[in-house]
Amino acid sequence: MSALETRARQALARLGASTPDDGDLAARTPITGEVLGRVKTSTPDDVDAAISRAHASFRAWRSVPAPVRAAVVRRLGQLLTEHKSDLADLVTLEAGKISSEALGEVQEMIDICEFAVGISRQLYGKTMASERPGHRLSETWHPLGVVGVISAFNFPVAVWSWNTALALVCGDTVVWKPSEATPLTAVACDALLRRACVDVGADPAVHQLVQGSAAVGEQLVDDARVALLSATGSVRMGRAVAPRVAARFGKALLELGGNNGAIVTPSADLDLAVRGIVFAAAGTAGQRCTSLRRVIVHASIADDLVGRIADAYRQLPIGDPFDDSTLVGPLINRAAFEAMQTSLQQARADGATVVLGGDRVDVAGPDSYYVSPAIVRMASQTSVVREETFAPILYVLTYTTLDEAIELHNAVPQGLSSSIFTTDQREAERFLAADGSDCGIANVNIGTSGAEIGGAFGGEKETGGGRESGSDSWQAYMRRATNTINYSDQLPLAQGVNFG
Ligand code: UN1
Repeated sequence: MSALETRARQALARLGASTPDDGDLAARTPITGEVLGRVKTSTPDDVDAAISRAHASFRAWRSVPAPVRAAVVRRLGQLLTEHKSDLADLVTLEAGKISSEALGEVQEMIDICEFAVGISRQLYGKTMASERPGHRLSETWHPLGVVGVISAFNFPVAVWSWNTALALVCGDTVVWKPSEATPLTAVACDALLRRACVDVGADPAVHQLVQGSAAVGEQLVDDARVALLSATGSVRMGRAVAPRVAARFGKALLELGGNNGAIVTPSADLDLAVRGIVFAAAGTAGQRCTSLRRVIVHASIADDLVGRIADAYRQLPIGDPFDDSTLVGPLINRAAFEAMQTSLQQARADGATVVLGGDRVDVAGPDSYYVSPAIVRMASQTSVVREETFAPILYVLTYTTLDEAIELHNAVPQGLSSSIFTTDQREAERFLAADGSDCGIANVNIGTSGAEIGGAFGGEKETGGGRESGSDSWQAYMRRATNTINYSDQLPLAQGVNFG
């Protein structure tokens, strides 16, 4: 057994699960390409049974008071704190992200658990003034039902926890279909949540794990018992999912692709901008939804900025994500590497100058795909720049007026995250105004990635419009009932209508 396989087995054992090894779905590590375990794909009957269990469990769970439901999530947060490094190890093993980022991802889970526990006592409905005497008008938020969660490989555990922590305090139950690239982290999370349920005396059936490829997800998409389908992934996936959920009048919460840009103005603090840009563009090997893909820099400082980013890129340690000095780990698989090469070829055909990077780096042999992050100067925003390539390619475009920069920035189909580096308050406010960035996330003097859980997370246009994690995102997991209560002995009709 290889060292990485042993590491996965030991982490899983400490997390209260065993490594499945008799299934048809190979769990591979992008670190070396080795197989860590073999998970069984859920059959259509398995998925149906999982939805049935979640649906049955919902009927009782919805009536448990929200602050009592929160006990499960509080316990989950404690278990995650206790097992932080084991789960982070599994994230590094399956997703390839460096240890510090993997620990950060587990911290993001702990944060959302704390947030959700607080929210459990704040599921506020409004009280409105009724136009009728002796009447009261208010709204009540109720649990929705079964929430189907389809998550991606790049945040294999945090995005599940954003959805699950809120769904559970909101009185919903969950059926989770993780990425087929990260089945073991899912087994671990399922085991921890099961333990949390047992520890606080809640029904473990509130959470169901199903494994497999798109077909398994499609069953969640089409099943009318799944009240909300929360899906994170590509625009292509969202385009397939959204109309099918809509056709059965289900609710969808979509977190799809990003094509995140940063504007760098002449007044920017360039040292800070470079640090922000390098983390956002090269961090996680460019495999975050929020990764920085486009820099739009004022022509007067473009050469200086590109030179500084290139200097920083030359010093980026690429290699084993478990090595504390590494900053750039592997791409998830060969397909990701090939997509990166195709995009770079297309950019070259469009007249791009590849300043540096884009090459394969041999770290651990032929079955793993490490690359040097690329900086690519473009004369214009051609179609390859307008697409999301899930790899570390940073396109650099120049501008002369801020209007032009904002126009370029918004001229992509996606609308997740954005930022401006400036010390000019007018420029910053303009970027945040109604005619500024059109994204769900707009930042000043930080990069596009690494959002905290306290804010709502999500984006516009082809990003899908969903909002998850903080602020009032919990409302997506509940249904609103408007209540009119007549406490008088009269029956006045609204709008002054007379009826007999
Ligand atoms: C994702 O890439 O799907 O803002 C989520 C960030 C993280 C979450 C990313 N907190 O980069």
